[in-house]
Amino acid sequence: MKSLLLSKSLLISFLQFFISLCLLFNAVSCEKEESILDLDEVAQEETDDEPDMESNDEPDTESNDEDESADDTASDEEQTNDCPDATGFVFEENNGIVSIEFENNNFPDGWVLKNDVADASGEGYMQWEGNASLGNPGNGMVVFPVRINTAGTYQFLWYSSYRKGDNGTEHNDSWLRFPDADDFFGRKGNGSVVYPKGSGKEPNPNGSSSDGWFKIYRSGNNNAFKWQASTSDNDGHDIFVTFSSPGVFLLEVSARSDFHAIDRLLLFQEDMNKNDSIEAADVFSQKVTCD
Ligand SMILES: [Ca+2]
Repeated sequence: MKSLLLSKSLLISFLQFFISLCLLFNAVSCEKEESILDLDEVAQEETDDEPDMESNDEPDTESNDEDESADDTASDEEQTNDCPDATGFVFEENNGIVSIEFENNNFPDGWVLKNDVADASGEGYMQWEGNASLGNPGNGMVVFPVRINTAGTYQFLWYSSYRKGDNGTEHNDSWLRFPDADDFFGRKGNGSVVYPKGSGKEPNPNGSSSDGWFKIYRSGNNNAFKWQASTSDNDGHDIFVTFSSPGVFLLEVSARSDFHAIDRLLLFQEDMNKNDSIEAADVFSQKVTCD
């Protein structure tokens, strides 16, 4: 009887041990499976991500997209910064000088190309033969976009003549404006400064000025073409324009007196010698056409 009870007890112990072993084994097995599943999921996620990043996304980003983006940027810059819609070209400042053949542009009716004097350069000069516009700037307007690479203050000159009569105070002026420059003013050697009417700044010049425009005249009764740009009647001030940072700025000319004739335009940095700059201006600014 004792040995039977002992056998039964041993059998129960053995069964309990076996069950415990089984449970333990299952638990470990389950954990392992879960763990393996987790790893598989992670591995799957990683493998899902990596191919996207390495094969699809990254190549798009690094090669195609960026190239397209770079193209767009370059194209946008050309369109929006360098080429005003109205013109499609820009003149490049170089070494502190902008030198332009005045006739190298598109002109509205009233401006006539002439080539009857020896010292006009390029294709000749443009002469205003429309109605005089003595008090109303903006008629017969011509726009010269200029890309300034060297910020600073520049002096403005044009090479002009009067082509009718023998009185140098007639037919001797046109209108000039820099609508988006940081400053635009007349200045004399004694330091006197004038600003165009409509600029919000004072003092203003003697005589005509309106809406940010200066009347720019030449003086003298010899009607040879001459480098001179003055404003303020009987109190000639030289002309200056300030570009505080590089960029494309508009130089606008519009008609005032009939038979005023312009051959060339010149901007040079104010600390440069005037005669040296005129000589250097024989190298004309590049006219960059933009698509
Ligand atoms: Ca010319």
